[in-house]
Amino acid sequence: MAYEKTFAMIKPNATEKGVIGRIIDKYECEGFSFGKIEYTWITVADAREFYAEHKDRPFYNGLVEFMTSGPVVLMVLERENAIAYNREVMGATNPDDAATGTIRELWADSLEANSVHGSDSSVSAAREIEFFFPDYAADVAIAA
Ligand code: FUP
Repeated sequence: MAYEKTFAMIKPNATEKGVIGRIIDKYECEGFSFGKIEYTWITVADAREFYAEHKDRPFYNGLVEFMTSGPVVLMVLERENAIAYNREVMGATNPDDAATGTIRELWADSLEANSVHGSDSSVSAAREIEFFFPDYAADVAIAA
């Protein structure tokens, strides 16, 4: 298995309820290290572009509104098989389907306010790291 980088984000419902530390602890316990980590707010323009693949879906405007409603934590997570492994650690998109002990099972509030984002493929990881951390992406080889 390859050592990889993936992009992850702690979403506004999780920062609002004060579980940043517990989510970061989970990533550390699962063997991830942090290439980048930044507490910030994302702009409406960035949220629209980040989720552009969903622009024709009925939930798109609400998703953009939610993602810009509070602070987020942007991260590059690194470890062996980081992209697929982080999808397991996060759990299913809908918390009703998320396995016991996953981040979304523990801290999601709904399908929309599902506590974390994680890249779903090597193509997405490269795009998402470049999107939020262009200087970092230019300086490192992102495993494809
Ligand atoms: P994921 O890769 O698990 O983040 O899931 P998707 O890319 O399918 O969806 C992106 C985000 O859109 C999810 F985190 C939550 C939101 N979403 C909804 O609000 N409603 C839906 O029906 C599907 C997704």
